[in-house]
Amino acid sequence: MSAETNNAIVVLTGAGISKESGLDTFRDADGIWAKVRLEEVATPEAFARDPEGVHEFYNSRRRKLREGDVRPNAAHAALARLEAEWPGSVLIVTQNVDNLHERAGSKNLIHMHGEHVKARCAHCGVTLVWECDMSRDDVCADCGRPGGMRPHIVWFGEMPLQMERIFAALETCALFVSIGTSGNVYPAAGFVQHARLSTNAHTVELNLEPSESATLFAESHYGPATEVVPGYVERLLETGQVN
Ligand code: BV8
Ligand code: ZN
Repeated sequence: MSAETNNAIVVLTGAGISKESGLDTFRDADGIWAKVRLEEVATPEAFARDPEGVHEFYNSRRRKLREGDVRPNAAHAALARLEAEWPGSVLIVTQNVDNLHERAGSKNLIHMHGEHVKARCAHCGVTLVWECDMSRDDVCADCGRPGGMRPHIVWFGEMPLQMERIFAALETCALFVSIGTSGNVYPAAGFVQHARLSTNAHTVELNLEPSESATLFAESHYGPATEVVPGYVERLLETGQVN
């Protein structure tokens, strides 16, 4: 693909983009990991050791998404507008397990760490839409066996989803934008380096404050996502230029 026609955009999002919708981040002072240890709720070993405790951790977050007044915000909407109006492909790779991007209208979307509203059967491997509470007593709608349903979530030590498709997009994009992520969790935190080194993409960080990877970005704008993201998308659509 020649340089002048390549205007593909890859956007990585993290918990910061959903903060102003009322969902906690992980590593902020009031974040999830300040209230519970990830080793107790977000690893396969934790699930083997205390399945009901891990189910309750995800049941309470799924309930908040279902019953709380949690809606997509202006940053999610701006990314859906970018996908609709940009004269090239826009792929959102989200670390988030909430459903706010799709509810804002984004279509070209990969949930690399899984989704709250899905379950997976350990017996037959099927992935099912699952909006209510989950427990070890649940029976798989596909294979009919009980005791195998788990959250369709990628825990620490597990392989993130659709990594080949993500790396292929990183290796052919002209612009990589990272939004609302602290750059602590790999392999997502390594995507900016991969995009820079493999295709010399322009790289932009939009965050409340500089992330762990801040120095790796060619451009950065700091502030709340609902202010910074719509403004950035507006400029991108006005100029049509990725850098
Ligand atoms: C894996 C589950 C092995 C869902 C999550 C090097 C290479 C490979 C792996 C590793 C490595 N080094 C270490 C590892 C292991 C590990 C890892 O990275 N550990 C860390 C802690 C050091 N990685 C893994 O285990 C991954 N798997 O590597 O498999 C493998 C690898 C290759 C091949 C084969 C096998 C699996 C990682 C996924 C784990 N699951 N979550 C859930 O419960 O939600 S990770 C968890 O962290 C969430 O998914 C979350 O999305 C993710 C990242 O967090 P952030 O989204 O960045 O959120 P955070 O709170 O940290 O930051 C929020 C940011 O927003 C802040 O910067 C803040 O300033 C900003 N903000 C706040 N408010 C606003 C805002 N910005 C804008 N506006 C606002 N209003
Ligand atoms: Zn099954």
